[in-house]
Amino acid sequence: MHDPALKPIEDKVYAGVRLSPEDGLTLLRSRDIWTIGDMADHVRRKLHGSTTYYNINRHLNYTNLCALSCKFCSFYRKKDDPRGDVYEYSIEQIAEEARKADTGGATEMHIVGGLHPWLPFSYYTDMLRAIHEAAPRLHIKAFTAVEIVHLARISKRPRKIEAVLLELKEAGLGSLPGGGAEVFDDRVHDEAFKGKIRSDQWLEVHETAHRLGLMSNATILYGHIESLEDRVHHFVMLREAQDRAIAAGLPARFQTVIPLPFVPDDSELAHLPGPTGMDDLKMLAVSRLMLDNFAHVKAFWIMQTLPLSQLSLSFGVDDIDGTVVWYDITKVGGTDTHQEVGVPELRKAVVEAGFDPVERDTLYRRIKRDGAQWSVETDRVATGV
Ligand code: V47
Ligand code: SF4
Repeated sequence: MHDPALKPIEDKVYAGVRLSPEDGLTLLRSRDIWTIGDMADHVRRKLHGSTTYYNINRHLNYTNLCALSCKFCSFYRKKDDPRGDVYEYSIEQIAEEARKADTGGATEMHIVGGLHPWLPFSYYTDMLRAIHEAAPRLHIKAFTAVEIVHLARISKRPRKIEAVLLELKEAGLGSLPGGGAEVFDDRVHDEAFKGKIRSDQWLEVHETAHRLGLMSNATILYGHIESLEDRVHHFVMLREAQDRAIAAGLPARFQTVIPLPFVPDDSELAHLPGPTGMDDLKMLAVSRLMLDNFAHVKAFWIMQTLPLSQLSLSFGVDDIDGTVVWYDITKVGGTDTHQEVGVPELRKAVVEAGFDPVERDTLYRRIKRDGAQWSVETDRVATGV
């Protein structure tokens, strides 16, 4: 099958011409997954050859108490939840997790949580300092833009977002993860995650972070109540924000886009089927094609599964996140939060698909490793954009 509607898009992709929003929509509407995959693979190989990145990391979700109730989320709890599984980590427990991650050879800790209704701002700066003290080499990638705005509210600082990011940076914050973006559309916002920050504030946090020298990532949560037009609009808004960072000559910008497939689980939207494998591959490939100024596209195997993430390497993906270990926000196919994949298993999946696995740190520098001992190779890997 070859969808004739894709021909003009193919011409653009092979000539290195930026795709329009209409092109994005045509791609998402097409069922010709092979032609879309070939185009995304062409771009991916131009940027990264056959290199596929992974990292040795630990995710930590420090609390599931949350002031919001996003309809797609099965992670949040309210105080006195009858299920009796509300939790929050103490600073000492977090420091202990950092020590364990460090001893195990991790290079990164990825920390996000609910919007805790009464923890003070000092909890977050203490957390960063404690991790930094326990494991000074660990890169701390922490707090979605939604959490940053929450911290700005509770910290009562003037020039809130910038002041808070600066204080967090001084306490050890290394970069921002891409969560909390969901879908940049007011209708979807009001129906599925009312109360959360809107796109303008999400972008403001990331653009402020870039100005302060902090790299960040971006996500899109797809396969729930959004339309294909909403997805394209989201890509365009991210692409324009990245254009602004590049035009301003900022060394810090978005590194990676992570399309997150909606996992219905026990959420309020559990009656929805969630995306299919075809949808997953298409979203990853179209992310690669539309976000021509993003260096990396990541498949998050925790949500996309490892077999589909492996396949996605031929559909534009150049990064498969890392070893993760514990993940509370979604639990695909079970209730256990222990979701660990070993390095040999990750590397095998990459090699078997015909790609070359390369361990990276959070900033995409190559890692030289001997067991739990590691060092950063001095030459930065080419980002290609
Ligand atoms: O912000 C919540 C999403 C995000 C569900 O930056 C759900 O490297 C699917 O942002 N189904 C957190 N998604 C995860 C995240 C992330 C993951 C991996 C790497 C990086 C990175 C960032 O998960 C939340 C929310 O958008 N989420 N519930 C759900 N039911
Ligand atoms: Fe809270 Fe985040 Fe879940 Fe929304 S997605 S309810 S902000 S934990």
